[in-house]
Amino acid sequence: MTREEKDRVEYIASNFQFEGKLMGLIPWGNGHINDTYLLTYGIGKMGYIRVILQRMNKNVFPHPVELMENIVNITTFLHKKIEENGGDPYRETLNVIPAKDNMPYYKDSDGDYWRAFVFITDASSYDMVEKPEDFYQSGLAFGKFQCLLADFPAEKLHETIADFHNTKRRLSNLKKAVEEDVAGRANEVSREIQFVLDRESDAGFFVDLIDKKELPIRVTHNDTKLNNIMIDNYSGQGICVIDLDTTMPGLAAYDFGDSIRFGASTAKEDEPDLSKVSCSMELFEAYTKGFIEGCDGRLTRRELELLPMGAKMMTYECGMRFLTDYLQNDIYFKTSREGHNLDRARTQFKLVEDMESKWEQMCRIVKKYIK
Ligand code: ADP
Ligand code: GN1
Ligand code: MG
Repeated sequence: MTREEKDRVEYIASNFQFEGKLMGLIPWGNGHINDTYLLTYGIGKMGYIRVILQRMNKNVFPHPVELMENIVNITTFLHKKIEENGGDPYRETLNVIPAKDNMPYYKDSDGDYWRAFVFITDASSYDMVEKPEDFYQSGLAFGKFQCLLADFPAEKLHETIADFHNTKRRLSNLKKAVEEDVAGRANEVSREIQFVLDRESDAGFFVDLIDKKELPIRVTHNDTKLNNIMIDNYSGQGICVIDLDTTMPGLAAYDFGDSIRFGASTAKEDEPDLSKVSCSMELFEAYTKGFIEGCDGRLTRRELELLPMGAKMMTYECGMRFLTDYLQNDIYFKTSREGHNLDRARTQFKLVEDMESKWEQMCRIVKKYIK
């Protein structure tokens, strides 16, 4: 981190309701969207307290005030429920720390919005599953999250990113990016583009079911990757669902599917060596078991039967999004090397192919857990 960035973040921090003396400040986590920092404060003789400070990505979130309204509403709701159930509301949900003017964000002179959260102690987030049990625990926690929000008034939620999981729209965005070809990269990725077009008829699958009102709309997280859940360092339980920026009305299949595309892979999301990338059926089963248990009988039979399709769709869609970003000169996802988004797109397409070849097995596994 440069001196300039450090000074900037320190200045921003001075606008929040933090107490004590700032002892440490480092960049934190591996998110693709926001800039996250971990700050450590010394509070007299009481020891150290850590907090998370984030610069929200203004390119991705055009309405940060509405977004923070969502987060305050969701976390206040969850905080109360967890307290009523005898849990620890400062570890099992995010808690917003307000700015000095009592707003849930601080707007700086560049027009950037910042927010702060209580740090979830003694827990870690992972970029790859280390043992199937952790993935089972993460399924359980994401399932429970959906369950806890089942009676949240969905009409209170703003749509933070329009058409977030509208795969049909994502496909038209890709086609537009191919046509415009602003970075002159379309020729180089003609195979990947063709891969997407070959499956074009799948893109409208969920969108059409929603239009026909054939699936229940629930409050879902919509970005359920493994590093958006904190796993307790001692008990191994998934204790807190974080990164609530895209929590809004959606389908159960989206939350199931996005977890699978990231966590059931045998390699990292950006692995350049595709021979390492496949969808592990052991991990698929671990997550399926956890998610269905966590949803506690709330999902309809049709929703359950569509979980494998959710996995394929979220992977296909995410591949399209990475490819689109590559064609648009990497303006959305953070990248740290040449061709980073292309490597990511390729892993997703390899996973889609692998899921297609394991389709019957995926359906059999899900059926096993339908009561
Ligand atoms: P992004 O939208 O960029 O993915 P996240 O909100 O997911 O940002 O935060 C990035 C990472 O920072 C997470 O994966 C997690 O490791 C860490 N993190 C975020 N919030 C907290 C928190 N309240 N306590 C502990 N770690 C956190
Ligand atoms: C982003 O914010 P993060 O890193 O948890 C993205 C997801 C993608 C994911 C791919 C708001 O998630 O939709 O699936 O990257 N979040 C947003 O890794 O676009
Ligand atoms: Mg995240």
